[in-house]
Amino acid sequence: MKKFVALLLALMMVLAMGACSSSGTTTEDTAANDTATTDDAATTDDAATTDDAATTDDAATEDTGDTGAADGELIKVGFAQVGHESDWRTASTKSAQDVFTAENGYELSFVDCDNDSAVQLDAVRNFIQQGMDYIIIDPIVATGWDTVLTECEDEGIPVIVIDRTVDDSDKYASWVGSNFKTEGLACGEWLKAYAAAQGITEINALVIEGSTGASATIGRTEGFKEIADREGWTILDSQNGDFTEAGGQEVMESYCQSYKGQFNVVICQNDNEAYGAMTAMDQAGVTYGVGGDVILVSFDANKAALELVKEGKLNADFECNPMAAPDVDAVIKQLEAGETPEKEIYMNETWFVAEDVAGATITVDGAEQDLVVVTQEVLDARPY
Ligand code: GYE
Repeated sequence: MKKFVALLLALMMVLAMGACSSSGTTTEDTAANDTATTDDAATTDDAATTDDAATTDDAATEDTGDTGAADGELIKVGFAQVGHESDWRTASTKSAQDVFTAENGYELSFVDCDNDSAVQLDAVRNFIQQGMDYIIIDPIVATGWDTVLTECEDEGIPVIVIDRTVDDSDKYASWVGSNFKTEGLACGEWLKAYAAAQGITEINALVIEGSTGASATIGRTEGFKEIADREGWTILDSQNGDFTEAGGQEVMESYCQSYKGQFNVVICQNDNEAYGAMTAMDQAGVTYGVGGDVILVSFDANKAALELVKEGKLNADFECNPMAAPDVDAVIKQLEAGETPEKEIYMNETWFVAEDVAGATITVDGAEQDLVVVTQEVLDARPY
């Protein structure tokens, strides 16, 4: 493959020189452009990349002295991923690994930070030292970022934040992710409609939160609490289940003991926690889902969890879309072209339910949004 690329490179150089001598203008640009398109030629990529290559040498890569794609090399991307705590995370990692391939013109350095913020800061600093062209961060926690993002900026390395937000710095080119507060609000609005339709007048909820300090946890907690406060519901407890199955099970086991017979709603902030909570409730003899004693709700909407929605074991699942990498690819292409990407890019998400009980839509923050009953067709169409 390398030989093939080298050959192509040589060929393109010769063609570029020909082009220069015939046109007699923009010699440098033409040479750079043609060299840069070598990557694209090897990628079978579409016409869009040709434009990108055309301005490759003018922006992002200049400061590092490493001209990345302009050299006909792959674009070096470092990705400091949160860890491997959940199925959602696995899908997020796969999305990046599928997009940032040599075929697509990238060289990906991937670091699994195992939910350790210190490891994540080190990973970013190592990426700076290694002269990455771009750094992608999925921030484990929302704060503590300004210093290291300033270091990236000083080195001229654009940072793209994905999924969780950075809340104490704006020194990044773009963020691609979900509105977690909207997810929490949607959960609350659906529960209100569902309870009303079922004649349930009192809500006593237990929340199993995601990991502490993560913007996903903060947003989902705030959104649901806003509706609970508005409706006068009781949140009996809200504890950290670390976004893991083991964490969800552990928290639910203790809830089953402490709040025996007192709760009728369990909100798990991701699917894996919901799996753990189911195990704990099974062991405690608590029934849940359609026709059960407890309304069980989750976030993420991985395919395996949607199977459980279809079976009626989960009453509702609020999607968080992990497929950010194609959008990040588009952002990088814009930056390569010297354009300014959108500062915030939101993923599309769907609210999934087990029964057609709460109506076809809910109104979330003034916007009418669909409720999708999970059928086999819905499952078959799911990408993750
Ligand atoms: O919900 C959970 C994962 O940050 C949105 O992290 C993400 C969350 C997701 O571990 O499953």
